[in-house]
Amino acid sequence: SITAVRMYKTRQDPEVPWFPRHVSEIDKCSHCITKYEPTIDPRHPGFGDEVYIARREELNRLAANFRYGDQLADVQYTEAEHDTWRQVFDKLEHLHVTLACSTYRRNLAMLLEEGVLTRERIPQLRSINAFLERRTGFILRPCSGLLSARDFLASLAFRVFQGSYENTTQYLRHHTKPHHSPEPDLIHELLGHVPMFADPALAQMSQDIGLMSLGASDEQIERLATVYWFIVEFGLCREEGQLRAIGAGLLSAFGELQHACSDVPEHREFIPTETALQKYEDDDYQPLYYVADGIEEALGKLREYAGKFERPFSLIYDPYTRSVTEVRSV
Ligand code: NLE
Ligand code: FE2
Repeated sequence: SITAVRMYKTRQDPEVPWFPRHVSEIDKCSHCITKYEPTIDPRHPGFGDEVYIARREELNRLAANFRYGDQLADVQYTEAEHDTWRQVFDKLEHLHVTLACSTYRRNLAMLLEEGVLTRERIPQLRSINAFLERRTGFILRPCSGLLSARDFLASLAFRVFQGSYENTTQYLRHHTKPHHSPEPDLIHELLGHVPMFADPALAQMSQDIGLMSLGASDEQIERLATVYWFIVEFGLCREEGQLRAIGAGLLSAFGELQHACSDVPEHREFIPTETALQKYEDDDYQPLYYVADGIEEALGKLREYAGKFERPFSLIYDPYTRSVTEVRSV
């Protein structure tokens, strides 16, 4: 078919980096980079804790073997892990009343009502995915370790979430530092991202960023990763005259959530062309946050930005086959 010819041609084109065309090809998007390894990095709260390190490795090994089409295996969590979960859950529940955006609170309520998320036990990804697929078609995919920005963003194009930049980690943060984890963990994925991915506008915005990243240059990937960071991870919005979190990195970290909404850090209006160039902090609280009027408004701004984003082709996403097709103007 014409599409096949186009694909073949593009693959011969040295200027366009390879990218997945079908959701199954996300199997090839799991290039890991090393960042906060508790084995060698004293900034990791689990540094020096042998039991913690072994557990993290065990869960990462499980995730590393996952392939497209596999059934998700249930993970047996320990009582100590359930306990960390409950501790964080209680703290967040209290803060979310005033500091989480209404979209988050609405979706969280639904997740709790349906029994998909519970305070008592850490839920399994399988039931989370069943819920999300119904709501927005997003699914969480386990992976081990920190992914490259290119691979992470590519999966978003297909409404597949491989964790926060990095991994739908199935391990938990260290119990001594429940208020903030320098690396994404299961609490971040489930209590930060999941309620937000259940929102159609946020889901669309994430997918748009993903689609923009396919075949993009390294510099463009850096910009998209930065926009993603400042909105999907650390974004704020204004509701009833108050600053509230839309970003998953804030919604899952009760220490940083309070900091972000206080008048200690700087707050700037979200303008994609500017935000895309801003340096960010990735092992401690941010000194600067971007504020949007709301999720719909942020999506509108992102689309405007996408229109100016230069690439030698455009892409059409087909939700029926979960694949992308290139369109080049001749
Ligand atoms: N700092 C976040 C948390 O503690 O939940 C996780 C990292 C988000 C990129
Ligand atoms: Fe994240």
